[in-house]
Amino acid sequence: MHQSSSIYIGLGGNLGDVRAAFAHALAAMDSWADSALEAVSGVYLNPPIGPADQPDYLNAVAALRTMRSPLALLNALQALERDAGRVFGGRRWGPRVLDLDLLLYDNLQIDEEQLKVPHPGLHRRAFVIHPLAEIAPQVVVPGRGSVASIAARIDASTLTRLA
Ligand code: A4P
Ligand code: MG
Repeated sequence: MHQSSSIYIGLGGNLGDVRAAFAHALAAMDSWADSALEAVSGVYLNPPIGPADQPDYLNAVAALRTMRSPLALLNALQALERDAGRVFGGRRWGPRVLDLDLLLYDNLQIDEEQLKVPHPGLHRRAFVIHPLAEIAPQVVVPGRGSVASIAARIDASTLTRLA
């Protein structure tokens, strides 16, 4: 795609048929005329970060090429979360059908309330960095080095990669 950007999206969920929600959201992104799905990691089962009295999560990471601006992309991801039946206004870090986080947008750094890129949890969370390392080990996280070098410092023992 002409002058497209390389972006990475974190997928998460722990209610209902999460794998179906992932598949539906990925198919929708791939269907956008100005975007193309490039790669998807495996799906990882892992315990919740935050309140522990909620089901385990499934997490994955996808690579997309897109012509969309960061904010247009964020709005589109939030629309996909709503399509998946996510109810907003629940507690922070509470259970959800589908959470879509914009992890990286080229080498941009954005620090606004509405949108922070790189995603602030990217370099600390095993369920983000290990799936990302599966599809983009050589990509550089602005200010933090390569994905592979970050992943090497984060314990992966809480993650189970599903078939
Ligand atoms: N926002 C800012 N930057 C971004 C970005 N890069 N991508 C804003 C997406 N959104 C971004 O998000 C709240 C607001 O963040 C949005 O309105 C957007 O403008 P949200 O998804 O509505 O709320 P949230 O997800 O409950 O809060 P938050 O702080 O985004 O939580 P996280 O970081 O998404 O964590 N445990 C496991 N094992 N796996 C998980 O996936 N996820 C969470 C949620 C908690 N524990 C988890 C997992
Ligand atoms: Mg979120």
